[in-house]
Amino acid sequence: MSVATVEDRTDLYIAGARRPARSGERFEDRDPATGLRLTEVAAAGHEDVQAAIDAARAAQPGWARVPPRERGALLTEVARRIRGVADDLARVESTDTGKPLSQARADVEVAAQYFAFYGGAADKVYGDTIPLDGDDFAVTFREPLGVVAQIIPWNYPLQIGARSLAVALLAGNATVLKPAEEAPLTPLALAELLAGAGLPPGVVNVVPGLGEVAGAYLAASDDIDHITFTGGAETGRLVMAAAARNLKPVTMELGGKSPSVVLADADLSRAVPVITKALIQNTGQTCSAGTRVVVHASRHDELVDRLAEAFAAVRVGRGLDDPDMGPLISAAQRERVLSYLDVGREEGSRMVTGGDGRRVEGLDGYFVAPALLTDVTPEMRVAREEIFGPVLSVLAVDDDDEALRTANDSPFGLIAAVWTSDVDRALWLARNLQCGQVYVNSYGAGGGVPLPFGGYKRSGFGREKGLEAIMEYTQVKTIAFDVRAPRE
Ligand code: TXE
Repeated sequence: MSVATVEDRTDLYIAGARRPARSGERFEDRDPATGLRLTEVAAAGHEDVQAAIDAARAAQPGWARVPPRERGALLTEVARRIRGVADDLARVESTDTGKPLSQARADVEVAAQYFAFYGGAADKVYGDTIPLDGDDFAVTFREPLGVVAQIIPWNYPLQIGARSLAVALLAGNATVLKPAEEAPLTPLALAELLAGAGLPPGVVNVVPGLGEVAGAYLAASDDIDHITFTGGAETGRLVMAAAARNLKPVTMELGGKSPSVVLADADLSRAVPVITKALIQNTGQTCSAGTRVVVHASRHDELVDRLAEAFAAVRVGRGLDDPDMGPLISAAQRERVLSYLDVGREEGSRMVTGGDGRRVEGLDGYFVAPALLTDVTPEMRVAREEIFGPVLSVLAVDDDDEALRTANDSPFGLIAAVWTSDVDRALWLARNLQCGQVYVNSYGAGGGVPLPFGGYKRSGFGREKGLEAIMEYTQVKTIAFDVRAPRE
């Protein structure tokens, strides 16, 4: 049997073994395409999360002593094993999240790349040499943090699970990972793949459970050393407040309202398919989704016409049938998206296309059509708030300065794209946009595995992905030497 299958009952993963919650409690994980129950998942309670933390605490020193080269070899082996069960993993991810099968396949490959990338980096985490007075000097080591807590969302459980686990393990940490209620299955599969590759029990623990129970307990624990949280701003605030009580450091990835800036000289035939994909990927439920377009007035009508045509052609359906766009994750998320469309109407924006809860033959899932809103101005809620669905707000501007001002006029600052044929304008914008990543005449770079990723402003702080993430998962020790010459 593959590690990646959907079973009727799904258990926790603690200290190298699958087990039900001590309370026996379970919650339903639903298929977003049908609204029907997919599996019943053990709901970790306080005792279970504590058991996971204890297991991680016990296992961590031994794991940190494994030579970096061997830790790296194990992670590299996990990459191989992920690719070996790619089809199964992709089907589970597609079923659990609703995303189209080919996107789930891409997520599997990105997950494998995280393990390969950090596996290769494991024995290359060097410190510095710092010259002091005379012959004195100091050296630095990057040491593990210890036991890290990772609270992840439902939109990319496999990718985010992989990026979190791989870098934490590379650095010699042990982890307790809390997946989201809506999509906990592939992070559990990752834990089993790691065990199959030889990871000692207790180094990775995965505790599905309700956010306000399992997540809150983990965030408030004094027995962990760091928290990485990816999710909504409101929950991020709660997690940070809980961590503050114990003075625990946090890394926060809180989403965005990322703009594509289309200047007067942009190549629209190149931009339109990319802007469309940047929105509809994962049904708009991507922290870095391109949900605002800031366009020069001279190109506005042409861009809107082309986007409307592209949106109307988007095939919406069940993930396993591999459409262009699947359902939203839950009934609640669908309600949220539809209510924002009402807000947009009330605020005076114009809906050019989409906006309906779309019916898909024979399915009762959480579908919507991609929506295109024009006449949007920067102060509108549909321009400022993260909707987390396929809703694109178009804002017209008169010149490059206004384009920059409008793009930056947001509480968020995760990523941005610039569309222009002029290298000077591209560089000027890229340098002045307030966000963590800027793409020029593109949007995203595959999974962006080697690229530091994280927000300015309310999009969060700290960086994940790339070599930069190793800094987040290690702490620096400095050792100074007093060197005396032999005759002194
Ligand atoms: O996220 P939550 P939700 C945004 C997006 C979305 C909104 C709400 O705008 O519409 O957030 O989504 C766990 N203590 N993003 O409610 O609650 C929860 O179990 C500790 C952006 O689904 O942030 C899950 O594991 N943990 C985003 C994780 O937090 C708690 C991705 C994220 O869920 C907790 C997802 C608590 N009190 C949503 N309550 C992104 N940045 O990509 C919940 N959790």
